[in-house]
Amino acid sequence: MKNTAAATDSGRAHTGGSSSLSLFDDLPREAREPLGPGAFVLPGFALPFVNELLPAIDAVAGRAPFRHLVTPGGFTMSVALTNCGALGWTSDRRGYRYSATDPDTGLPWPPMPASFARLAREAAGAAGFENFAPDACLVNRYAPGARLSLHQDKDERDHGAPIVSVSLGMPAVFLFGGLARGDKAARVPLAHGDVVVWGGEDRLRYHGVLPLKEAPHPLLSQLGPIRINLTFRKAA
Ligand code: MD3
Ligand code: FE
Repeated sequence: MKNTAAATDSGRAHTGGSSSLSLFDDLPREAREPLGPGAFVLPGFALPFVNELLPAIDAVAGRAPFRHLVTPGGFTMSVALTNCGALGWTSDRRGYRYSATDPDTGLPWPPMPASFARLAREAAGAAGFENFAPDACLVNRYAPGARLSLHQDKDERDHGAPIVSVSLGMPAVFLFGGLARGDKAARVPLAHGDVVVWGGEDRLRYHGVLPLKEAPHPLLSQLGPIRINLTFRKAA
């Protein structure tokens, strides 16, 4: 797999203990990449799901269109997003929150497609988090130049559940920081089809995405020059 060699050579911080590797005895060696004690890259894990995911993303975006939200500080996000599942993450001048309805339409968010739920559960299980049942899926869309500055995901009630992140389309460089904003961040290249599972003591790490550079990817003719990231959470 092309991206496996790139990821291995990237000089990422390997802080994971060897004990976590025993969780992966049934996976091929290249199919797991510990990033921290609770953070695992699963290169290409989503590839067998892609043909189901793309029409499902279109269906979600047809009912809850992508939008650029405003942060409480008054900045418009360069990343466009939408949600599916019982709860959706949203932001405006009053703050960040999870909501059962889409503030743009007043309607419930589209239900979580079955293919999304299956992928999230299987990926979490492959990283040692059994029976992951997310109630929220945030769908981020990046055009060239879009970025996500360093932040923590702490609007979820249960920080014990992992987060599962699925990268589709253009590659990106993910920033994996520490528990304080100023901690040095490792740069992790993420390619089309890669899945990352974050839990345990890595769940509250600062993280972000460097400005997207236009680059070729396997779905260029279908998606165009964009990156889609699905982030599955247990929010309630
Ligand atoms: C690491 N999205 O939507 S998800 C986000 O690629 C977000 O769009 C990124 O960060 C993206 O909030 C990456 C990966 C992620 C999520 C939660 C984490 C990474 C994390 C929590 C702790 C450490
Ligand atoms: Fe995040």
